[in-house]
Amino acid sequence: MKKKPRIEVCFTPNLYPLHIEDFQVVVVIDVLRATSAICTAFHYGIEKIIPVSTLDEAIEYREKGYLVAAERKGKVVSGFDYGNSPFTYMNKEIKGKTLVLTTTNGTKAINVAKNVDHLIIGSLLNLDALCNYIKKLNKNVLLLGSGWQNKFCLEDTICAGAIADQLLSSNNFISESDSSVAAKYLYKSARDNYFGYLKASSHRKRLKKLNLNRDIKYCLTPNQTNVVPTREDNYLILSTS
Ligand code: 3SL
Repeated sequence: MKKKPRIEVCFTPNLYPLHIEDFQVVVVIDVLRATSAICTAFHYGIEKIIPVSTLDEAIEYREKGYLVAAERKGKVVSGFDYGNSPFTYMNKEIKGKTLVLTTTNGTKAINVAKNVDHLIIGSLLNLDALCNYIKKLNKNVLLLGSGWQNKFCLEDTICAGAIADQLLSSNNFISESDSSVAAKYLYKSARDNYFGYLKASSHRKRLKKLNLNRDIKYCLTPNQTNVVPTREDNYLILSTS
């Protein structure tokens, strides 16, 4: 009998080389806020997003006339069109456009996974649509948390746990890793009140200091959209299936 595909959780981008062997699909997760902002931008009609890791790359694109968003440590980098707040992308002006995006951790995690066959953007906002999409792929899936400067982040792990829980409940996947078990346990303790559960988390505190509680609440609200962004060449687009 054919073995079922595996799910594993990778807590931070610097652990990625230890996990990636044998995974054909990587889901990059940055709940606060990069992958939530990306899902929101696609929901509101952006056509393509080019994720770049450095400000220098972002500046090069800006000089070529691209629409560019840049965030560092939660703030919009001065001189750029947009930052990383999902609310910024809830506007008609972005429809049909290409956006270049650089963020402190999220776009770096996307680029860490540059060699994988199939890269998908995950968040709580697109949780069910993402899980349905992954179920159809029937391949080994690594859930990669973006973390904070290569350190563990609670919110990304909880989202990974929510995805793992949903996929494992379908009985079409298996998991052999303690990281998936831990992520599932954290998700199960948090799921009734993500906002309250994350009260002591470093990122919630960081964004709260910047008066971004509204962003946090939105990013922690599951299933606001059915979009499933995936990577093609060096950019993200909406998946067609
Ligand atoms: O780390 C990132 O990529 C960002 O999402 C961080 S923040 O939410 O904008 O602070």
